[in-house]
Amino acid sequence: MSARSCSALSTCCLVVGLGAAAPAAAYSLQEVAAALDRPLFVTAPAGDDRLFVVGRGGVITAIDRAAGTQSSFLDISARVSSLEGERGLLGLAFDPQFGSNGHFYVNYTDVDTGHTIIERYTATPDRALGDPDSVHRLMTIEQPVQHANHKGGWIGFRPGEGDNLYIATGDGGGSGDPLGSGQNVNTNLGKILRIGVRGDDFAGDDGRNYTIPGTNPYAGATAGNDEIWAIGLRNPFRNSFDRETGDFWIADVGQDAREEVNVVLADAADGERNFGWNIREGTVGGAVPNSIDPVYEYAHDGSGASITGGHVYRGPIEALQGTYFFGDFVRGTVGSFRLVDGAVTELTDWTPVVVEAGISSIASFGEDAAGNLYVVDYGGTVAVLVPEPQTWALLGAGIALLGFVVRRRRR
Ligand SMILES: [Ca+2]
Ligand SMILES: [Ca+2]
Ligand SMILES: [Ca+2]
Repeated sequence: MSARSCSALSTCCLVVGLGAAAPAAAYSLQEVAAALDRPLFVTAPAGDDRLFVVGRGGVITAIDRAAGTQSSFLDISARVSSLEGERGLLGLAFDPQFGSNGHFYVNYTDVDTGHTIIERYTATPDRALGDPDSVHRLMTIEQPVQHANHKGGWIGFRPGEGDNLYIATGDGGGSGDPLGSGQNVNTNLGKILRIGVRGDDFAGDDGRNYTIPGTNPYAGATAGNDEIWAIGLRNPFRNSFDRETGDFWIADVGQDAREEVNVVLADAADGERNFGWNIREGTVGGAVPNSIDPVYEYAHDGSGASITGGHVYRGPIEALQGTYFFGDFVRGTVGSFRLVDGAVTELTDWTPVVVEAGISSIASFGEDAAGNLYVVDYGGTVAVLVPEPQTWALLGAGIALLGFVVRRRRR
């Protein structure tokens, strides 16, 4: 996966951003699974205790932490190209109605063509297994055969929006966007796409089996591909929706200048959105119309860098609520911040926590149904963020103290 960046591995554990403070040694990463084949993502359907790990080779592994079991949920490795560049099984999203319809969606590069494939599969009635024969292809996104990098790969549903699947694509690969994908509204590369997963607006086309949301900016007669939701992305490697607010967090891997984190708030108006590539990299470069600049970016500072976007924490640890976590695949760093009125605050370096856990190749983050935050090491480990036992004791003491204060005030 090193092709995501163009520079040599940084040998130091530099702070991810400027002036970051280290968290108190109050948290650790607890191993959930190890020796997996090139894990790239984890997720889970609502109301399900299991964690699903996307393996680049084409296997989705189900982990039941409570039961202590780990098993293959779906194996489509025969369909997946995963040996070159950044190709592979890259994305997984469970249908918002998974519990009732058993549907889930994958994003992978095809073993024969290298094209990006978006497919739906259905789980068995007890939801224990995904059925490889239930395959239903939604769309194919043509990729250039000469480039094996910048395939994006994340897919997801915005909480509360219903049936629209968002799909992140890279510019198709190569250095500097040689295909001119980013700003071209007539290609689905270098974009965030949005399609409806119920129904088929293309009855005469067996290769397109989805609907076009009417509020997509180029839908219908407007020039540009109807599937596009936003343009100007290089390689959006790991995006997420804040499960509480619906805000959309998009991390885009830079070329030589900047790694960036972008946010589109849930209540943002419909319309054209341009993340700038390949005219702008972060806030560097020329102007584009309908520009969205990152809320946070960092420079390469002479060493390699490749951002791995994460999540806004909404799990059981109260102190971390609303904190956005992200990493860097090349540097092996993890950082966090809060976004308050559009401004980055509480920038924090978590690198000592990942180093302590032996994690160095941060390919992704992920959440389970309860909102626990996971870190995915491309080397094979998945770990969950937990408070150190003494922190629980401190929290307990704090709560006890708070109770004492409240009682005193009531007197
Ligand atoms: Ca069709
Ligand atoms: Ca159109
Ligand atoms: Ca950008």
